[in-house]
Amino acid sequence: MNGRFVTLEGGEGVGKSTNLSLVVELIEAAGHTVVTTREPGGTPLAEEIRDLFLGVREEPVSGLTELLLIFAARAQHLDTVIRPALAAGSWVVCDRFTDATYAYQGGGRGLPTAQIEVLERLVQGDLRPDLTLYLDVPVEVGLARIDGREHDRMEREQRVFFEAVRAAYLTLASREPRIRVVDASRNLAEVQADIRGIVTGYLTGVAP
Ligand code: Z5A
Repeated sequence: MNGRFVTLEGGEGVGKSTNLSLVVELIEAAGHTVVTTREPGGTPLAEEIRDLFLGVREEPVSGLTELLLIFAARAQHLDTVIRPALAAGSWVVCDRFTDATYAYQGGGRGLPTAQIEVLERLVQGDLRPDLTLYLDVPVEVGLARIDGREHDRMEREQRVFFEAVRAAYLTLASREPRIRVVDASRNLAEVQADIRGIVTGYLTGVAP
């Protein structure tokens, strides 16, 4: 039986929020209870940390500070939402998780992978997502999709940063069989047909 912890990942404007509801709908249609959540955030305290993390400020924020804020939020989220939900038999569908840390703080900020691994072990123990949908879009396409809305601190980064984030995600995806890459640059109907196929196949326990 496949595991019940599903995450969505990707860069800016790739369509995670748009497609999260489809993933939840498919799992619920198979008769399961789903807890939908996001990172950073997912609990009142972790959402406060998210506001700190994303808030635009004059003071530069170091990569290590970002890493510690993210894992502080994650510890709270895991202990009060994700682990209890999984223990109760629910599925958990989370908009971003630790792959984002490897991509943004590792790839984007250049922090050593070993630092991230230490915190991952401390905070998560053996817990990892069971299925991850990585929505892949060229950086310029994603940024064009979010053009015109107010940008948070991370979204104000330069294109070279987002290219490094995308490269890190693709490297992770090439190493981790649980990560399924979806070409999300196509129209929504095509993207959703792929997602439907992957999730439906996963739900039947048959490798899609
Ligand atoms: N972060 C981090 O640094 N380290 C970590 O460990 C974690 C996170 C967990 C918050 O993430 C930030 O935290 C994020 C990484 C960092 N920073 N950045 N930058 P977030 O998930 O809350 O924010 P986001 O990634 O910026 O989400 P987003 O910009 O809202 O993107 P999205 O949810 O993937 O896209 P969307 O809102 O569903 O779609 C964007 C638009 O595109 C919208 O108008 C859609 O209608 C449209 N869209 C969607 N799909 C399509 C297709 N296929 N065709 C055309 N148009 C489409």
